[in-house]
Amino acid sequence: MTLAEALDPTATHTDMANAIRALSMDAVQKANSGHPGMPMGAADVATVLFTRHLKFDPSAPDWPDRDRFVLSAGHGSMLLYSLLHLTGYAGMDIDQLKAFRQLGSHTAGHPEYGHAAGIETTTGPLGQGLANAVGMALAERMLAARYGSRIVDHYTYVLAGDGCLMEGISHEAVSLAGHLRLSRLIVLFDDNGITIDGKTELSVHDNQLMRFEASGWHVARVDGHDPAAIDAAITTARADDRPSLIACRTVIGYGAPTKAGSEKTHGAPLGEDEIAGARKKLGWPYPPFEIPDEILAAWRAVGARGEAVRADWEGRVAALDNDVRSEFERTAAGDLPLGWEAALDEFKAAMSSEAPKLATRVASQKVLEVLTAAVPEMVGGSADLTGSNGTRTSRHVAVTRDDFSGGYVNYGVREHGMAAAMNGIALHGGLIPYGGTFLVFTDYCRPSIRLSALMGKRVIYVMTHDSIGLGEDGPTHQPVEHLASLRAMPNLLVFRPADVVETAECWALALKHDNTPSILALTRQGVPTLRTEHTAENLCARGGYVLAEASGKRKATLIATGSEAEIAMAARAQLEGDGIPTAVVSMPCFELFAQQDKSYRNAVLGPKSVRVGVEAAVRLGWDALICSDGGFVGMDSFGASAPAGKLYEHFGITADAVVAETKSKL
Ligand SMILES: Cc1ncc(C[n+]2csc(CCOP(=O)(O)OP(=O)(O)O)c2C)c(N)n1
Ligand SMILES: [Mg+2]
Repeated sequence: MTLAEALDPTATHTDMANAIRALSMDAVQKANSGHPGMPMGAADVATVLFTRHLKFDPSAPDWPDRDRFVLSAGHGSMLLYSLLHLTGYAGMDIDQLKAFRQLGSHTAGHPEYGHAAGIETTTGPLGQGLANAVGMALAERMLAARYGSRIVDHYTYVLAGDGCLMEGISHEAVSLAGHLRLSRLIVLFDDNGITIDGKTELSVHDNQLMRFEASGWHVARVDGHDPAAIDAAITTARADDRPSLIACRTVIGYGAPTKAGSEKTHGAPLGEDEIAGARKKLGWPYPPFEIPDEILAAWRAVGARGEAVRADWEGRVAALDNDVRSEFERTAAGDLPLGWEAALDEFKAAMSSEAPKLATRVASQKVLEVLTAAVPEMVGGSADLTGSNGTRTSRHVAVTRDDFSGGYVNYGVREHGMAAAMNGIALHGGLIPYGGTFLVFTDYCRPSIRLSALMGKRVIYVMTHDSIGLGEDGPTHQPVEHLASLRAMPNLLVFRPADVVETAECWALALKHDNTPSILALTRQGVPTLRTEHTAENLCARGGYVLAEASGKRKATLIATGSEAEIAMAARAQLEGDGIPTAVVSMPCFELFAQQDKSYRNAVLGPKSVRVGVEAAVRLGWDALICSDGGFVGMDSFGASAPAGKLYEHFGITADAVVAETKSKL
């Protein structure tokens, strides 16, 4: 303790940081599991950020104009839980810290969005938090452009470790943030030179400062245990018109007498002796989970400060023009505008009567012309495939580093960064993100799709070129196993519409399911309109439905998705001609169909005896619909490079093949 601190009757910076250290090492010890090193090392950085810069109000965790704090190094979850407890978030009482990592507690192993107020995103997969933060910082700029800086004016702070910066996704995120010059993004790098295997020099020699600088960032380096230096660096970063990286040199496990500075503190309890030694070294004589009143009071005072700032802000919102205010509040709540479905219904009716032959990606673009007019908070984008994905409408203006008023983002060739940024936009609130690439490249963004699903955020993935039907680009670009693998993911809706009408319906469903991300798998090649009779009802809402009933007592049911519905319809005509009453079921969404009651499902699927699935993809996952002895016409290998028509013939996905498969089962 310094003399100045000793003379200060109130809690000092060191006391406050040590409270984080003690809670973290004790909670990990009690759980006999967890990561004490990072919170102990980064406690000073976090204390400076929370006490001197972060704008937040624990009594209103969802305050739209709060600063965002993202703990990208999610294994250091006890740092965040300690801060939430100390600053006074409801639901994070001391018992929660004692129940660290236990079933049903708010203190999951890694921070999980929705488990406790104040957790801005789910982190743990390294690099994701950093990349989410880019989306948050982008959303902030876009909303500031729409509503003005009196209403939207906040920073996004990230605490990231060596691991986050080593992950590939960090390149995409850092590059995108630099390109857009997201000046409200400040990354605090817990630069401790240690990862699980040992010193970082075992595996990396990047000059991180030069790397960020090369992407157009402001960079600085500080002693991560010097509060004044950290404070000054953050102040400078806030004033800079570029995103900022502050490399904070820290000692992992700071305070642990024999293990500090070593990977031994990374991911295991310190042990009773080491903890006793740390208490001595830190000057923290208090028992586990006990924070002296004056130290807790100091932290609570920090937490209480935001209330007045928020009240001021609420006054400014209240003073807004009525229409603007209600639009701000509606979009912040994630509610869709009144009447958005009417425009879509009109579109459906027009398409049913015109019955165009259209690729569903083109159909999707037409739907977006209608939807983005009705739902202005939708933010489109593509990972450099705008023309192919049909994600941009005639109304769209792209955001640039100088003007964020547009509604379209050129994410560049950064699928993973795009998906993670879209998670960040959705988490930020106020905007609904959708973005495109080829379906085959869901593999390039799958970790972020998984987090959309785990967090239950409405992110809409427009994934075009959804089968061998894309043709000449060949097997590298032809998804075969992707639908199956995406359908395996919990809380993800995978839509594969068959025509323009289903495309409109699936878009509507993706928007309505506000706790679930959606994939729209769309064709490159043209498909006919099959739904030529207008229904006001959204038939895709039940996942699958009878598109064409058998003319007599049903003997066979063909179940198809997307572009293969046309093939099933042609096969049905042949089978009916041969005296075999056959129904065609369109199954645009397996997940929604699975949610229907059994009687509906059985009625749609018909007798088990003869069901034949038709999808230009692998069979995995289909047996739930067609049963293990059902027929299937699809793919069991990678595709090939040739015109689409030739490929369908070559791989035997034809009406004749469906007829033969059906007859073989009769
Ligand atoms: C994508 C991903 N890969 C691997 C891991 C497992 N993991 C957790 S922490 C860690 C090392 C991280 O090092 P650093 O960020 O420097 O954290 P520190 O050891 O300094 O706390 C690894 C490999 C992970 N959580 N996410
Ligand atoms: Mg490290």
